[in-house]
Amino acid sequence: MPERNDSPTISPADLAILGELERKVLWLASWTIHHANHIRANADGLKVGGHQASSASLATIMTALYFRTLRPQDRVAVKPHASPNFHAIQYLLGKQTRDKLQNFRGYQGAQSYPSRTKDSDDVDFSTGSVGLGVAQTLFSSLVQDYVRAHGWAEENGKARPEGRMIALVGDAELDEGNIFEAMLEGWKQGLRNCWWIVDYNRQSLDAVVREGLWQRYEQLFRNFGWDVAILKYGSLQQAAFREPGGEALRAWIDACPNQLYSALVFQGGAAWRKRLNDDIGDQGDVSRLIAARADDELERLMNNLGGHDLPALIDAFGRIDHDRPTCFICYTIKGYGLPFAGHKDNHAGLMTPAQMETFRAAMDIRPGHEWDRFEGLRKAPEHLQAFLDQVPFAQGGPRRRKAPQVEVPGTLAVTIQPEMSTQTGFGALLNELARGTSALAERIVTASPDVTVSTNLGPWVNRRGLFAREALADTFKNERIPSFFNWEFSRTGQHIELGIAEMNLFILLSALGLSHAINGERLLPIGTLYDPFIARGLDALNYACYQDARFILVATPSGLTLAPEGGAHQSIAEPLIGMAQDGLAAFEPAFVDELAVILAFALDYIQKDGDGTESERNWLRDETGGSIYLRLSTRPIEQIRRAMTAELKQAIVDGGYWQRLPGPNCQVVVAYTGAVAPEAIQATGLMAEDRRDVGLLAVTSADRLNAGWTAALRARERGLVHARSHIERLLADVPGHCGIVTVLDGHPATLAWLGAVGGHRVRPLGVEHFGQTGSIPELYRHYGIDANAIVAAAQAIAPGRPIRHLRALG
Ligand SMILES: Cc1ncc(C[n+]2csc(CCOP(=O)(O)OP(=O)(O)O)c2C)c(N)n1
Ligand SMILES: [Mg+2]
Repeated sequence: MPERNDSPTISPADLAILGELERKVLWLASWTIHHANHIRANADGLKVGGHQASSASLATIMTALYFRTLRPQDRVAVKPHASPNFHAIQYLLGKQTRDKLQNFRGYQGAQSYPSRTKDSDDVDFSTGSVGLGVAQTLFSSLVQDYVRAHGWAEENGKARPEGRMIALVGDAELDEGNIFEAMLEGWKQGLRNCWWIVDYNRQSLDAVVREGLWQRYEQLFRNFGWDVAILKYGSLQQAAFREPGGEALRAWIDACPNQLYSALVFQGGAAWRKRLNDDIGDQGDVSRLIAARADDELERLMNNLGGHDLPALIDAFGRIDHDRPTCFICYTIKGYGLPFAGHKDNHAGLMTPAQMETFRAAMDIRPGHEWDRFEGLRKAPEHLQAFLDQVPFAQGGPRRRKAPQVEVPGTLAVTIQPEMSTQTGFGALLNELARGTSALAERIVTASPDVTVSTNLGPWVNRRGLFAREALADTFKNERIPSFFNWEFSRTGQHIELGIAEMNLFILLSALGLSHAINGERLLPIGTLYDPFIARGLDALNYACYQDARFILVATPSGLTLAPEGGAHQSIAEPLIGMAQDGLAAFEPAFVDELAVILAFALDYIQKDGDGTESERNWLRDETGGSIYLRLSTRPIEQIRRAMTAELKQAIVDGGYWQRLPGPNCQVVVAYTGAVAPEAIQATGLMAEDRRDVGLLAVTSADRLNAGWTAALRARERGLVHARSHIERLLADVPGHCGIVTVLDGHPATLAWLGAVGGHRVRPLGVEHFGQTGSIPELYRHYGIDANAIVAAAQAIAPGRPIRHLRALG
C-alpha cells in the first residue's frame, strides 16, 4: 500500500505526547463512567453502569491506533464496552462534545456502545452484540473490493485510497460462532485489508478464561490464511529479558497460569516480589534482577504487557506493509492502571468515590477541571494541540459519505403467466432487470447462502455472473455438459455466493447496505434465503437494521406452502418478526403484479435518507426509508388480470386494498395475506350464496398497516385530530356489526389486531404449530386455513343475523 507511511519508528517527542494522550484517554473514559454513576443526578436511581475495566484494557491500543496508525479511509468496529475510550478520543480530536460525555448512557448522551445512528461522533460501525461488529469489518472489506473491482474507485477524479477494516476484539468475543463462520467465508473470498486486534486480557464477563487460548487462536487464524502477530511483552519486559537472569524471568512469565497472573496484577508490587522470589528467587542473576527494582518498578515491569506498550504497538502496526488479513493478539490487563486491575470480578466494577479521588490525584486533575482536555498532562497545551491537529485519522473531513440515489422506474417489467408463484415472479422480475442496461441494474448486487438457485436467482446470475476478485470459469460449461446455470466468476459479476451460514448473509447485507456511507458508492443489495432461516441469523439482521444498513431481503419459500418439505422448513413466526423488527418494512404479496409494485417501491425506499418530502398520508415516515423484507412463496396461484392504476399501486405499497368492497349489508369481511389468497377468494364465493356484500380485503403488508395505524393513533393523541391511517380509511365504512375473519400462512396474531382498528369482532386464522408434511390442501385443512375453515369461522362470529341485535339481547 504505497500511500501509507505510518512507519514502525516514532520520535521520542511524539512518543512522549502519545504517552500523555494514553493517560488522558484512560482518565476521560474512567471519569465519564464515574460521572454518569456517581455525580450526575439520574432520575430513576438505578445504577447506570459502564465498563471502566474493559475500557482501560484497550486504552493503550486505541491511543496508538487513533492518534498514530489510522488513516481517514480506515474503518473501525470498537469493542462495545470500550465505547468510553472512543468518545474520549473523539473529544480530544474536537469531534465529541463535553455535553454528550457528561450525559454518557443518559437520554441522548454518548451511547453505551458505539452507535452509527445514535452517536454524533462518527462511529464507523455500531457494536453491542459481541461478535457481530467483528464480522462486519470482514464483510466491509469484501464490499470495498467489490466496489473497486467494479471500477468505482475514484472520487473527484482521484483514486480513492484503500482502507483497512479493523475490529477491536474482546478475547471472550471470540467465543461467538459467527466470527468463525465469517473467517471461513473470508478465506473463500480472498479477504484482505482486514485487521482484528484482540484485547487478550484473559478475562470474560464472569471470570478468567482457559489457559493457552492464544495458541488455539493463532492456529485458527493461520488455518484461515491470516497473518498473526503476538504482542506479549512490552518494551520494559523485553529490556529486562536482555539483562542477566532475564531469560528465567521470561520463562516464569510464560509458564504463569492466567488466573495467577491476574491475581498478582491485582495485588501489586509486594505480591509480585514475594511470588517471584518464592518461585525463582534462588537463582543468582534473576534474584538480582528482581532485587534491583523497587515494588512500584517491579509492578510496572510485570504489568508491561505488549498491549500496554506504545512502542511495541506502534512497531507492530507500522510493520504491516501488505494487505493480508492480520490478527494481532495483544496481551493486556483488564482494568489496567485502575485499582481493580486483574480482579476476576471487575467486568462491571466501578471505582468507588474514594478510589476515584486517589486516581484523580495520581492523574494530577484538579477538582472542577475533570473535563479539561489537557488537564494533568505533562506537556505544553500548544504542543499537545499541534500534535492533535496533525493526527492522520482526523484529516479526512466527515467520515460519513454520501452517494447519489439511483433512479428507479415507476414500473418494473414482468410477464405475468396465468398461474404463477411470487417466487417465480421474483425470478422473472430480476431476469428482466438483468436483461437491460440500466444504471439501476448495474448497482444491484445479489447474495445468497447457497440457495441462489432454489430461490430463483438463477436467471439473474446467468446474465450478470458471480463476483470474485479472480476470474474462475465454469468447468461444466467448458466441458459442454448441459446445465441451466452459468456459474462463472469474474471481477464484474454481480452475485456474491456465500456458504450456507445465514449469519454471514445478514452481515454481508449489512456491509453492502452501508456502502454508500462507507465507500461513497451506492449498492442495492438483494439477499435471498429460505424464510424459516431468518431465525438463524436474526441477531445479525437486527444488527444490520440497528446500524441502518439498507437492503432487500427476499425470503422464500415460506410457511406451509413448501408442503412436502415438512415441519422443519415451515416458517410460522416470521410475519411477526417482519412486523416487530425496527428498520425493516415487511411485505407479503399474493400476486406477481403486487410484487412488481412492491419491488419498485423497495428499490427506491432503501435509498431514502430523510431528505425526501415528508408525507403523513399514512403516518409511515417513508421519507426516511429503511430495509425491506419480502416473504414469498413457491405456491403457483391463479393471477388476476387487472389494470395497475396509480391508486391500486399506492394501496399495495401502503399495505392493503379491497379486492371486493363490503357492501352496506355486509356481515363478514375476509382479510388475507399472501399465498392463501385462493382460499380467501373461494370462501367469499361460498359465502356469497347465503350472505350479501361479503368484503375481501387483500393485505399486502400487515407491518405497514399496523405501523400506520399506531402512528396515526399517537398523532391524534397529540392533537392532530385529522390524522388517519390507511387501515382506518379502509375499514371506515365497514358496519360495526361486521365480523372479520383474518387468514394467513403464518402466525394468526399477525392480522388479529385488525379488529381493534374499528372495533370489529375478529376470528384470526393461521398456523400455530410445527408443520406436517403433506399436500397444500391437506395441510391447509389440517391447520384450519382452507376455504371451509374460513367459512366456519365467519359463521361463528357472524351467524347470519345482525350482531347489533345479539348485543341488544345480551
Ligand atoms: C451476544 C452477546 N452476548 C452477551 C453479551 C454480554 N457481554 C458483554 S461483554 C461480555 C464479555 C466480554 O468479554 P471480552 O470480550 O473478553 O471483553 P473484556 O470485557 O474482557 O474487555 C459479555 C458476555 C453481549 N454484549 N453480546
Ligand atoms: Mg476479555
